[in-house]
Amino acid sequence: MSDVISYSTSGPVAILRIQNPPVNALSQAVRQGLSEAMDRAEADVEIKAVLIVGEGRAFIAGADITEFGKPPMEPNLPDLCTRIEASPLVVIASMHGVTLGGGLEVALGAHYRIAQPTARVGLPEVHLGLLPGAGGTQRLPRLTGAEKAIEAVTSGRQIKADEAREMGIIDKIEEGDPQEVGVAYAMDLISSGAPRRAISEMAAPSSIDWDATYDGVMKKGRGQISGGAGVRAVQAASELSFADGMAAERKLFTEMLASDQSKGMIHAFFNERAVSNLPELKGVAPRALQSIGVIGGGTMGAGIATAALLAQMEVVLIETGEAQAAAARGRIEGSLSGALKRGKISQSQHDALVTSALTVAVNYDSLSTVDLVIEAVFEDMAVKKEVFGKLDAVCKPGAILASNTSYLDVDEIAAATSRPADVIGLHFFSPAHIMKLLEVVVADKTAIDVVATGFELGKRLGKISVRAGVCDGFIGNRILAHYRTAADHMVLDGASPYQIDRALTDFGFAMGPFAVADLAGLDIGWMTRKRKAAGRHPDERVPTYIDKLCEEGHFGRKTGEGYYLYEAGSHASVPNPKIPVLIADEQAALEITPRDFSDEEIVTRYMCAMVNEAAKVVEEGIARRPADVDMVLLFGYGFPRFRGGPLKWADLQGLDKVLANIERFAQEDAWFWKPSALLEQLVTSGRSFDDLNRAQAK
Ligand code: 3H9
Repeated sequence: MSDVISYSTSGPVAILRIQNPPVNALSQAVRQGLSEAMDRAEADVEIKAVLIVGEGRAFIAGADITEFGKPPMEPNLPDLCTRIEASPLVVIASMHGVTLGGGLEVALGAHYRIAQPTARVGLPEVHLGLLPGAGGTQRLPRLTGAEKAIEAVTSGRQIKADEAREMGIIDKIEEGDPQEVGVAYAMDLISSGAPRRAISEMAAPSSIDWDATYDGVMKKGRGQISGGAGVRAVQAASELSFADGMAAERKLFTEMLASDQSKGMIHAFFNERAVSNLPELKGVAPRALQSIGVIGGGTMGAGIATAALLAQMEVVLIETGEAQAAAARGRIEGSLSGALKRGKISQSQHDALVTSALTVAVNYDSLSTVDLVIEAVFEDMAVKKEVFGKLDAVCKPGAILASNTSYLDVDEIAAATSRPADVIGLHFFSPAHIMKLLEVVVADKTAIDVVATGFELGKRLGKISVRAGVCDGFIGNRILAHYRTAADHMVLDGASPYQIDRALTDFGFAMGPFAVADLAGLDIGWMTRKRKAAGRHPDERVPTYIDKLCEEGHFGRKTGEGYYLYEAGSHASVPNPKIPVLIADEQAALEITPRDFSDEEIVTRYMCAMVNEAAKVVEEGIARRPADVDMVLLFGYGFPRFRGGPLKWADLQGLDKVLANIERFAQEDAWFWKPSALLEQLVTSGRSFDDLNRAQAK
């Protein structure tokens, strides 16, 4: 029979066991195998019940996402669920691990559901820009009511077994081997004469205020459309017959599958996993990684220490004096208390981390036994070199010396030691125990097993780790500097920072660039402008209006005044009335006549600047693949996930269109808008960034 479905019997119970590692996705072979196995069970007069069970770590993780975008193959999943439900035999699903998306839809097609206490179920299609498309939006609300079904469909969250039982999704929870408890349950059902129980025949869910619910979900989605489609599908379950509801769900699913948003989110799903699979690391064993040192206990250092402690590593943090050490400990303990409150760690784990896993010291000698040290001190090359010289002197042979610099030359830092092969950049994003991105910056002489250890650390800390080469700002900050400048140019030419922020949050960014600048601290940009002043190209346009605010000591949110004014103790902000005056003064000095910008033009210029610089980052080998850049922007810079990343966005726009815009802008400012050679080559050869991703994956 099928390779992926094994068929066996236990008395009157037919057992359909799904064996499609790693997560039993519902590929065509699985769908066909299940359908044929149902036929076989029904053809056997001895069989009274069918048990569906999964092998390995999940019952079923959903439809096979790799099949999306390819021509559909029979049997389709909605028909399979209907076929299972229509069986004259009693059908039981025994769930363990995760049961997600189409997996839950198969289970809802069954007549009874039993699960392990540790099982989790959910409809995560929204995270792929989709909605459940095999009856999930029609069957689930018949069990739970419309509101709970909508919450499940629009949040996509994994629901624990207990809660799922309370919601009516699971009938019974029993610990044991899923097949054994499933067979026992089936025998009970047979002997008690339990009837087939088709959810499609149950009453439709009662009506709710659909439009208000839809509006709420759309607002929360910040431009993502699939949540709203999920609401409309559940509405169809309430208002139409089951068959018509299924047709309505199908139509919405097909629309979402064809949308750019689902293409963006599916790109994100695969590439957040692929980004740390470096071919050159295959078979390379990472070095030991049990204890780490952190130099500097400011926000960044304390965040890195917290992340490492939460990953069960021992941490030695070095500060310059007793007062600083106490403050650093306070910061870390504060974050660990937060983790305790959020249920991430237990009280006893918290206490053990604070008392025995963390050492805060003022003497570098405490670092003599650690496996890896991360320096997180002030961004100044002289300071960094001094720190690395000291580390070189005290750290054991083979210890890895890492810098958390966000733009400095890691080759130069490495040269300050006698062991450049052991030096690497590990660029975290603040707050480091929360933000998912880690740039692993590989310097000229970094040894391959040091790179492997950088990725291993990222994995242990639960990060999305991306390989970056050495340049000013690596992948993320280099691109950020460029699109931020594009925003500043628009300000000089007449767009207000507030219009730009709004246009970009409407596009889907978590925050606009000027609100971000206030949050990060305006002093950072000010320092960068001073640092880069000497090496500037004569054609470079550098707005300086905001420096005047910095000169007065206003650095954004932390001082209460920046592009916006912030009320103490509140998140509310209002535009700072000084800003338009400063801008007008600079426009007058530069003899610029301000003009109007449409939101569309703002988004186009901002995105084209981002794409052009991102393409250069790939072209120069700073990023390995276009998708690596996309993941950096997604996980470190608030880029909307439903757009997949800047280079996926560019592919979806059409690279010829993007290049034409860049060339048009270059007529005004040839230096800033110089097109990327890679982008030009792709347009000439009719290829996309995704073609490059695929070529690299081979
Ligand atoms: C759906 O069901 C639509 C239907 O409503 C309607 C259809 C008509 N397909 O994450 P991991 C791969 S939409 C194909 O590292 P974990 C994954 O790429 C689907 N492949 O493990 C990875 O491959 P590789 C709704 C899949 O233990 C490997 O499996 N379902 C799928 O950390 C291991 O994955 C979802 O959205 C898939 N469905 O987490 C669930 N799932 O090793 C998506 C995984 O080559 N999946 N792979 O990198 C997940 O959330 C997690 O993978 C899961 C396991 C929690 C299951």
